[in-house]
Amino acid sequence: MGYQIVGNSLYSEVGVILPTYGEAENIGNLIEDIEKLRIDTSILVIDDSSPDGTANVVLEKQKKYPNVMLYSRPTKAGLGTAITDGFKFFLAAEKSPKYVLTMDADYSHDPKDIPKLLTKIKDCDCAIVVASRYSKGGQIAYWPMTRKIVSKLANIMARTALGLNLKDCTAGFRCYSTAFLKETIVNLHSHTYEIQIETIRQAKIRNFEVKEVPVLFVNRKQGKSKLTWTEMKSFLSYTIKTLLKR
Ligand SMILES: Nc1nc2c(ncn2[C@@H]2O[C@H](COP(=O)(O)OP(=O)(O)O)[C@@H](O)[C@H]2O)c(=O)[nH]1
Ligand SMILES: [Mg+2]
Repeated sequence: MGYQIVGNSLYSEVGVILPTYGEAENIGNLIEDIEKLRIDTSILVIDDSSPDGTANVVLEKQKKYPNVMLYSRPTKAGLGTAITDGFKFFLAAEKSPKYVLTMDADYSHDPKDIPKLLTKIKDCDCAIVVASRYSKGGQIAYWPMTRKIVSKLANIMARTALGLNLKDCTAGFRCYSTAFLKETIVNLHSHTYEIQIETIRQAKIRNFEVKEVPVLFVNRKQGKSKLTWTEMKSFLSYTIKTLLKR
């Protein structure tokens, strides 16, 4: 069985993609917090039939907020394809949003930072604005040391592979210009977390600019990380291939 979309794509200036797998404890409050910002958004939750009933929480919120949509996929198919399916959804809309935001649904990314990303992308007219943990003023809270080391190493590798002086190449909290996504979507093939590198690589190839704004990243309080060896191997393989191509 293929995917199913519940809800209508109404035009909004900003499309928000929230990939979820097992986020029933987080997604309801996150939707509420995004709505409270009173920004012109369409919220697209891409859920891979989470066994904890994440989709039901989204369907409940949809009764209250008509700008919430649920994109249900039959099996866990990876963060990378969730994000690109979200891009494709917004690009296929009758009138696409001007900007597309991606963020984790576990409260590591603070919805209150959304206006900061939007202000930056409007000011700089660039392809991607990354909510950066490693820029001056950025921070990480409550991550265990092992996870900090993995993230630092992944960033050093990614930065070298990309040949860019970005501080945070792996963060998933971002704002994209739709004009950039339109040009690059056919070149996005990532299955998992390497999507974060592939998008920046495509921006570089096409001479689009990528900027950063510092944020505080907080480890999730509810639910578990989905980063496993499978994701790490996929990330490593993509990064090494990119390095070898340089
Ligand atoms: N739809 C979908 N979402 C995913 C998948 N893997 C991770 N996610 C979501 O992507 C976001 C980041 O994952 P998370 O487990 O927080 O990774 P971490 O922050 O690197 O530990 C969360 O909102 C997850 O629920 C997946 O295979 N499919
Ligand atoms: Mg997380």
